Amino acid sequence: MALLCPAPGQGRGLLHAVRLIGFSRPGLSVRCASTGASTQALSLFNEPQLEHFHSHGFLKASGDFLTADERQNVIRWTAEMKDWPEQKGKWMKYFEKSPQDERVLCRVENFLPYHDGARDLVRGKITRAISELMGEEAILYKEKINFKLPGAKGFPPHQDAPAYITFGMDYHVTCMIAAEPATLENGCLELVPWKRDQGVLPHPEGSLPADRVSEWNRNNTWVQLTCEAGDVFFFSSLVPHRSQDNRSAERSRSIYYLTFNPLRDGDRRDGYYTDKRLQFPPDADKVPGVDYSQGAAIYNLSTPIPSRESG
Ligand SMILES: O=C(O)CCC(=O)C(=O)O
Repeated sequence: MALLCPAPGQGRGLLHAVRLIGFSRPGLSVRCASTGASTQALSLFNEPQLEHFHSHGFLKASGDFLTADERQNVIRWTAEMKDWPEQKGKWMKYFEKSPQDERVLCRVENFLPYHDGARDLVRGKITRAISELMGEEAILYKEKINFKLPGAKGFPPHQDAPAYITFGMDYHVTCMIAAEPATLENGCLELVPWKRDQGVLPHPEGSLPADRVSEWNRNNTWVQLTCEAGDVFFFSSLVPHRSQDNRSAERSRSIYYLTFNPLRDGDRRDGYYTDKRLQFPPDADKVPGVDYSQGAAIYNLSTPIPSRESG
């Protein structure tokens, strides 16, 4: 992998990049624009940001983390992918049910093979950022966009780690990119600061225990990630999180969640989607009469998507 370092004075947290990206790693070379020397990496985070991530399990990226063009792109790509038709064997569109029993788009997954622009951003800058936060080379595990249309439901409190156990891995980091403003009214993500060594809590009934959640509610522990389109957050798979229903009559809320594992745990993305398509497929891939509720226990943890066909 080759990275281009900035001209003098432009880099942030360069020493941290040296320490955390891991220059002993084979294959990572960085060519300096001004000197041509291949020695140092461009850091996307400064020291306080890295410390915040490690001590709280999440981080809001600086406002300029995505360029103005990248911000516009993620907004445009989201509208494109929202309109893709359902197709067996391709991208995976999942739906929730409205109170009127209508199918409402909840998420699209596995879109990267079909979208060059999104793939370049995710495989490039986002992978570098996550590698830096992890302190080792990272690789994409899965990607999704959650669309929370007006009136759509929220996500019960949960940690992501129990949904990522297919390959025995215990640590992932997710990059969240808002493609529309996320507000208290339309159901922004809410999380509890949580260090990696605080570990995984039980999920009786598929979500976090009610007594823990009540305690966090009482103590105002939840951090509400209200943000503008194009804003970026990172959080680990151990961080408890939830979101409320979209109570707006006209404003939807769409968010990318790009989840990575350490490369040393393997390139598991294809395996993940093969298994998920089998165990908890989108409607376009479902085999009539098959009960997918067992697969849903892993792949549909704490979502508003029905785990069984109703009626
Ligand atoms: O998008 C949201 O509101 C919550 C997403 C979430 O918690 C999940 O997909 O696991």
